[in-house]
Amino acid sequence: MVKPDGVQRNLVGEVIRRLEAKGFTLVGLKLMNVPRELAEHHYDVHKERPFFAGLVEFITSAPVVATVWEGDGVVAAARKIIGATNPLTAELGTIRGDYGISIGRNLIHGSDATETAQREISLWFKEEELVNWQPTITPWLYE
Ligand code: D4T
Repeated sequence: MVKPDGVQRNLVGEVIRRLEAKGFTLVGLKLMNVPRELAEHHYDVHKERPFFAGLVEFITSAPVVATVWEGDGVVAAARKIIGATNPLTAELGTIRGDYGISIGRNLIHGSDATETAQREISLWFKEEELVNWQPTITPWLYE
């Protein structure tokens, strides 16, 4: 998900470009305002943390772009492409490392495991919003 800061900073295309260029397949995409209930649900593992209220406030403050990606090893690879949670310590070459400064403005969210991804996809997308398609370049990406 491109968070509100990523959308406001015109980085939607850049985020999608990096994941596309790696070879992953986009199967879901939408620009949306996040209902408070969805934000609270999405971040409920953090509900006891001091930053929870601010995080929910931030995520609901302006539009986000939610995406779903497919491909071998996509969860771990996307986490690497995204970079560490704190943009100041994230490696250069990662999205957060290249474009961010503050942990509370770290531009993008990525699921941290396949099970989390399944949970988050069903939270953010209806079944019919996901597109099952086969890119013609697949044989040039996988042997
Ligand atoms: P997400 O979940 O957004 O991809 O981020 P991470 O997986 O890298 O980081 P996280 O779950 O630990 O934190 C979720 C979210 O909360 C914000 N945050 C985090 C914050 O504002 N202050 C903080 O001190 C921490 C730890 C940033 C990401």
